[in-house]
Amino acid sequence: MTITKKDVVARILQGRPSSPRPSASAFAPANIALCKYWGKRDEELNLPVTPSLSVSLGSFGSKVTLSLQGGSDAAELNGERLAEDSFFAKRLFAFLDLFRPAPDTRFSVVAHNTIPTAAGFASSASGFATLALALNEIFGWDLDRRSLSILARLGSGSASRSVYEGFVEWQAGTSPDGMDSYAEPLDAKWKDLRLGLLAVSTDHKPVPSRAAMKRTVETSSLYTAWPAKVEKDMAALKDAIRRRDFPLLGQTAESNALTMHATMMAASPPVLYWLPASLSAMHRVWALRDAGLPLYFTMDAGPNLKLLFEEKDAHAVKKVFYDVQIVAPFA
Ligand code: 2P0
Repeated sequence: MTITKKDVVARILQGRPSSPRPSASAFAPANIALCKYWGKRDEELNLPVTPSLSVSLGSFGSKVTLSLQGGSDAAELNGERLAEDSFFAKRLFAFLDLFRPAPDTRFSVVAHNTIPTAAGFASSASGFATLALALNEIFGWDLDRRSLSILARLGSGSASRSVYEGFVEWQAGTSPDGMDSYAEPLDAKWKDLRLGLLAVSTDHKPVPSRAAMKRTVETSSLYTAWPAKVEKDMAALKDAIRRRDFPLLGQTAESNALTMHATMMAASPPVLYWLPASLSAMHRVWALRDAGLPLYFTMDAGPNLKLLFEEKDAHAVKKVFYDVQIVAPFA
């Protein structure tokens, strides 16, 4: 029998008293994966084939205020009302459907992204994580982070990692109900680590990441190599973090991202998010690295690059990539 999102919510909230307040607010950071989540073993519950490892972006993320109201659901993002039939509103209200204590419970959602949406970096990860946190507040469930990570995952896989700051590992788990697939923070801080958000294009993606992931799993002959690559990269990244070995961290993250993109290029029809400007930025990174600058990049399901470097090299990076937005995840 298939296990549904509602089954998981019922299991997590079992025996929890609900004492609703009129409204509640929360914040969750966005996150960038150094070892990517790419491919699901269960599409209903967003259960991944492999584990993944990310770093949260500090104060860059999503703030949300949730209120209970009569009438109908309403949502606002960055000061603009979302049309009820928009893709985003439908996904949001479907997530809220999982938690309505009575069929006529309606929500007002006022959300702000503190990460520049216009630069193409806003993600569903911080959005669904902050919703899970705000729901916990508004209903007074007093859930632990592990349960909140599971609830956030039901909205979007990568959201499971956004309920924590710093380095975060999301366990793939093996259980069909996904109760063993949650994120946990790594006990490590890397004060000098910097991420540089490099906007290449803010246009809409040609293929949503969810569809690209599914197509890759179903049709890419290279996908069979992905789990072993992740296993190796997870170990290398943890080792790099433990030893503060920046070149190992950078090399591993860059190679992991390129391998993920290779798996999707081999899908049918192919998925290629890179634009000429993405490629030109990659070559600039490689040229700088050849010239001795410890600079690396990672990329997600889009054309933008996220640069990886250390604080001491921020000036040199900014000289070449003058419009880069620098994030200090541990500062
Ligand atoms: C990641 N991405 O690990 C990977 C790398 C994109 C590339 O997680 O279907 O929006 O909601 O579970 O989390 C984007 O996928 O997908 C993603 P769903 P999600 O950050």
